[in-house]
Amino acid sequence: MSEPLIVLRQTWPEDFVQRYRRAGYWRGETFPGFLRERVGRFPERTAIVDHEQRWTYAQLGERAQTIAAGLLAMGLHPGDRVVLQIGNVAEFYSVAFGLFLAGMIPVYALPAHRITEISHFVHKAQACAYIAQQQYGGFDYRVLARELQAREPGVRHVVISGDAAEFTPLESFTPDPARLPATDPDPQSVAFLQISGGSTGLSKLIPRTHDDYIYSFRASNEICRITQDSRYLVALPAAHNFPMSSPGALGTLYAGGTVVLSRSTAPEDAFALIERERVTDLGLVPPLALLWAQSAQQTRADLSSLRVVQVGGAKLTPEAARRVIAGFKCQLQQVFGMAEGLVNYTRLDDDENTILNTQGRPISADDEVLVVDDQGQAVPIGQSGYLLTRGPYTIRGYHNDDAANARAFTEDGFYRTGDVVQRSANGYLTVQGRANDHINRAGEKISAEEVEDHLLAHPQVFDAAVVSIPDEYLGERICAFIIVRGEKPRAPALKAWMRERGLAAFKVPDQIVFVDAFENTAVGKTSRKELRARLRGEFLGGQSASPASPSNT
Ligand code: AMP
Ligand code: DBH
Repeated sequence: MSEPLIVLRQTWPEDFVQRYRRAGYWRGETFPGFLRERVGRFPERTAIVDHEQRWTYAQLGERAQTIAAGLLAMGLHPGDRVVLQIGNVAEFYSVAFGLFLAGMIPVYALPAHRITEISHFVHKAQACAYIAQQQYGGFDYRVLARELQAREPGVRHVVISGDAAEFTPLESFTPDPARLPATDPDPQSVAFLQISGGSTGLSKLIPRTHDDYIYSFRASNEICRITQDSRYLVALPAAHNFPMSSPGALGTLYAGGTVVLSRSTAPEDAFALIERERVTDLGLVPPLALLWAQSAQQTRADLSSLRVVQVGGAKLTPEAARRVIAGFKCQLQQVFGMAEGLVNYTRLDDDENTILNTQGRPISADDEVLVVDDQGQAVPIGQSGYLLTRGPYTIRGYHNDDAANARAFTEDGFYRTGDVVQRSANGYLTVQGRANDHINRAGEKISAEEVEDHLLAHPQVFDAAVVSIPDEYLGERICAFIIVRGEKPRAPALKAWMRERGLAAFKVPDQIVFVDAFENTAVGKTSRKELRARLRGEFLGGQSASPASPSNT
């Protein structure tokens, strides 16, 4: 007896569905159809370059089919959710497409996530399988897999690429075309669950459909002029929404181009790849863009193939933008996007002023953008307000999270992005900051509340308030103000304890400041948000905003 097929859907109202179809945004394309079509059209072209490994489109297609057949043979079913945690290697794409071909739903974890985050994803998605590598970046994911199965008995299947130990080796799968589903999934069904940076508490799961996501990178390709001659470098984590779809690896594969993978973010490693593979396009977060731009001025590597350097994920200041252009001597494109949907780009033919000073304008004429005040009233052009949006590739709700949905979406379906922006008369957005307490550390979004919750679990922490502090290199760094209970712990020991709890390292505070009390909190009159704002203000008033001083870390 096979279990009933679960089909997850997004909740666009029918009139919007009709509108987005009529406008030609949603064309009924699916990921399996996309792969089959590209394999048919470009069998011998290079799809993926990973170190010395080069896969043609035909090879990518075969590998994905083998993985799909292997997963079905193991007893997984179409509709099953599968947490996928693979770094910047070719198998990331064969496994993702393999899952699509088998009708399963990947949940994209980042390599930096640890047991705390992975268990949360399994729980929220009710995933029954976990696919990872033996090791990546010096971490052994089999150890994580063991802990995961001990904690989450629902994870019945673990597949490991490389030396799998007691788990199923990814490399053991054999092709069996007869096993593959006879029909493609419904284009309006959910293709995968992406994860949000999480502004309150743990990350939320973002359900993206075949139709909406394929539209987002097909349209991005046009804006970014991606063609079959494009060679796109993935240096940020492949599972992140930016290098996946803006236009990213998927846009590049959609166009018949070549995806080049870098496991390292060190400029010398990446530059060698750019030279060898004649990379044309790449996407970076601001700290890396600045570091690479500086190295680009001294390198002997030939970077002349570069056409466009995209920067996004966190705010690029006009001065930093100038440095990026000067360093790379190629076109800069600012990208302001979110895994929930809306993506803005500066256009390649925009004037310099626009490219330096704005984060671009939306992809689609049907991206509705509202900039509102505290009362929800639209603010005049040029004034700061909260950014709300809905459109043909912006979700209407998170997966399995009513509480978050009540906060994050308006009654008429606008997503409250949490970003404070200014909009110009011609629709370009300039990001001013965040409305809520999420920290944007080099493009990684971290919830202050989540970090506080972990700190509060420590026996010597009586209370904790986590804030963002401006940082020259990271953009923002994490600072934790702590009131101790009993003996004062040492800051390095406290940080190590957080890592040992199984939390992604990027969430561990960069700086810890011990304080005697938080005024007012005892009476409960101050909200956490006000408390964080005050602590941050006091801290910045008393010290410079340069990187962490050793006295209080
Ligand atoms: P997430 O929802 O986790 O995908 O993170 C998306 C968030 O990253 C946005 O809501 C912004 O806060 C931030 N972000 C992305 N790109 C930019 C950018 N170019 N400038 C400023 N903030 C950005
Ligand atoms: O930060 C992001 O989430 C992001 C940035 C640029 C994104 O999701 C995107 C482009 O698609």
